[in-house]
Amino acid sequence: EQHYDPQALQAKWQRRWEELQPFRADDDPADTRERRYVLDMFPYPSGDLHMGHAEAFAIGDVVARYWLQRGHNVMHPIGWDSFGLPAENAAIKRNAHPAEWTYANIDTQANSFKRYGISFDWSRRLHTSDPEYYRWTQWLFTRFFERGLAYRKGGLVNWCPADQTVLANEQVKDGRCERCGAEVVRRELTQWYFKITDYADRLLDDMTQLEGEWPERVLTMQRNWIGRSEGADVDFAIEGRDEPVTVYTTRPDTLYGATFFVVAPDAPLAEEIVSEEQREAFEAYRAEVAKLSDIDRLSTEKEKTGVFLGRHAINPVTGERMPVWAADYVLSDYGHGAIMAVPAHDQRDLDFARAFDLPVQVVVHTGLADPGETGVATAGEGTLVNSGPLDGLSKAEAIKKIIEVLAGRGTGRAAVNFRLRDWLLSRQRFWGCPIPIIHCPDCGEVPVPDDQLPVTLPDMRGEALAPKGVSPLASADDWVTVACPKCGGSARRDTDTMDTFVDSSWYFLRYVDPSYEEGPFDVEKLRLWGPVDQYVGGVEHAVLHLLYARFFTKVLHDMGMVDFTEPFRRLLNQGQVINQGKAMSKSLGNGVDLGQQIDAYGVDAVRLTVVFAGPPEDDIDWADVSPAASQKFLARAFRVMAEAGAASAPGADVSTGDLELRRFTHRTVDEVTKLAESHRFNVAVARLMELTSAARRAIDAGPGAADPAVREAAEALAVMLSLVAPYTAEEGWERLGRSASVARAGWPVVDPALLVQESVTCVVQVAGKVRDRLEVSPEISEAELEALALASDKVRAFLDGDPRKVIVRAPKLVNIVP
Ligand code: ANZ
Ligand code: ZN
Repeated sequence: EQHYDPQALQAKWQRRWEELQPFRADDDPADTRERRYVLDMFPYPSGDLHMGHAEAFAIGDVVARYWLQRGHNVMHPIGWDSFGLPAENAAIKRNAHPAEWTYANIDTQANSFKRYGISFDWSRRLHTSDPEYYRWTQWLFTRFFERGLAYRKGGLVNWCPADQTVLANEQVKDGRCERCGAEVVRRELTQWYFKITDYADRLLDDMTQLEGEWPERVLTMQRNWIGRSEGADVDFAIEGRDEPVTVYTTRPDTLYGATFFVVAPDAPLAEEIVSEEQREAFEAYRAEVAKLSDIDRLSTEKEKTGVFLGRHAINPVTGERMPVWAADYVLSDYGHGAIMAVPAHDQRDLDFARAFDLPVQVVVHTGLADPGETGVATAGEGTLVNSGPLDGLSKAEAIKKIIEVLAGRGTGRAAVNFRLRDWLLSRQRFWGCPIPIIHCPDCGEVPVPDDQLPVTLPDMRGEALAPKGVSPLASADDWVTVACPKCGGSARRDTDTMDTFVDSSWYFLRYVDPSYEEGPFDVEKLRLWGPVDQYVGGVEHAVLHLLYARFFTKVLHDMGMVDFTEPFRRLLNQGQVINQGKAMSKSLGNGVDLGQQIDAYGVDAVRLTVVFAGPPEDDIDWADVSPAASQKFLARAFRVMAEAGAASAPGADVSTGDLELRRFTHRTVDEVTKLAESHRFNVAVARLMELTSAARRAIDAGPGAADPAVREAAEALAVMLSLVAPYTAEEGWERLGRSASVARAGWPVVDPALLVQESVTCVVQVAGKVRDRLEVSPEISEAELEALALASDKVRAFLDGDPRKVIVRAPKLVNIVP
């Protein structure tokens, strides 16, 4: 019986895997296999798995299964990021508890993962909403608090009017709530923050470890988000104020061109220095500005607005009086909340100067037309003019010089500034990790003692959870009122919960032992496994989760709990699954249901389709792929394995097998190895298709199914195919008379003697252009090949005299620089 029935195989092998547990990672230090930690970004339990999961997890599984076949001790865990708003919203709607929805969905997803054949070590499963887990999230918060890394402050925060909670800067995308899309407004609130800014330098510097290992665009996004800039702090005297006011500038060289001064309207300084005549206008303006997001305020498109504060600052080098304005394009929480405006060389300053008729003074000659006339600021390099001792200098020289001058007078100094803000972590919602702080009227903020953790959520459900602008926890009186752990007096619990990104900032550490009770994670076991060797997930986390997890890791490193400073050695961002060129959406009606695809074609065909569609980073348009064709290929591969299995027994002497097929098999293994190492899984699948065809030809028109070379090809096929189509591979392996599981069969060993080709084509380039092709022995030495290439007439025609340089990559390429 060689009929290929994918659904029957699935049921059979799921059962067998439950028995055999082939994907258990071994924590025993005596296990000397090299350890590898493969991690998929854990899912949020919103309904069943979808096509996006299908892609991400299929790709992560190729890596995990490949390393297992290579003989490594692989840890490939799974868990759920199970706190969060959707559960709460569903609970309000159905008058239920968020846990019901959450854990029901987790079960659904877990079953789907099992069906999807992902090689998880299920014994390491965790859920961030379990008290056993969030006890440690609270423990970590307490440690951060003790180190001064968690603190409360008042200020303007991002508020989502739909979700009725604050948001971190990282969760505001183009002025909208990252989750629900509502326009974010600003609110004055006292909130908890993590002091991620203390780590700004290290978050930036340690990126050298990730260079070449993480996608460049993620590194760029993080770099920009951290936004380190170098410049100077310059002190300006303000008429009638004793203390000078400091501004941060990246262009201290343009100081002679600073013609006015701008203060953020929401900065305390503006309120302090505004003159009596201007106060009313200022207050009206400030009220208007409060409605705007930072994005609006910084937009270069937006018409410039502002109000004169009725005061003057003094330019420290020209001695000129500079009117002081308040304008929304200056932010209160960046730099020092005030700027020196250089309209000639900064576009926003120029727009403002033109709107309010303020002077424009060119101090850098760039060769471009006068900004005062064109309205286009000249921000580029040039030669300093109208700048006293700086005249004639370049920008870099002038920056150095002016900083020396200012430092000498004590009115300025070199300075570094970061765009990164502290991480606002409190949320006014229910279904999250309670902040383990008690507010005592006498003792202030008192952390809940470790032995009283976890602070569990009170039992609340349905309507009681509806957003009210304050946390639902505030209405749980019995829960809120507690004795102060310090003085025993009556005190109140903090009623906010933590941003769910706190939960996910350390989950990868807990997988080493999710039931560990002595701490958030077993430090010893982590020493065996950490850091993560390969992380797989979506690019949408570039400045959220990935930045936060890096921050947590560094803090834990400073606490002596982890040895490494970067949590994820390598990162792979899979593309998205789209349909008909567009993201799948209900409104477009172009959604593709994973369950239906699996029912129609089988798990392996779906997985193979996803992996074969293109490089893992690319989007997959479901309209362009064919799971039916994948299924056909798998049936073909299955028949090759089944026929070989029926015709011969394991252990035959392969050296007597058909040489041509043997060569093909070994070349394929060699190539697939390299392709797997470099994550070119789609090409690897193409090679398996070729191997299947070669074996088929050998069976039908060559030495026949009983030839040991056919068995060798079929066995290699089963092992390599197990990375993408585990069910088919298991069944094929069994038909080949081998014992389960193919997942641990071991990667086929390449015989180098069989890789030798009779001849290969060597390309000879002159100045980057192909000028000749030579048939050479694959064994040719570099010297021989160079001599051969230089002797070619076709090459000599493009050379006069000796070449400057010859780069030889034997046997395939010679590159001549004339
Ligand atoms: C004078 C100047 C002249 C500037 C010039 C730029 C060009 P980055 O690189 O992002 O750090 N700035 C400083 N504080 C600000 C605030 N609170 N709100 C808005 N803008 C602020 O940017 C630093 C530059 O942004 C500073 O350098 C300052 O403008 C402005 F030809 O100072 B510059
Ligand atoms: Zn107290």
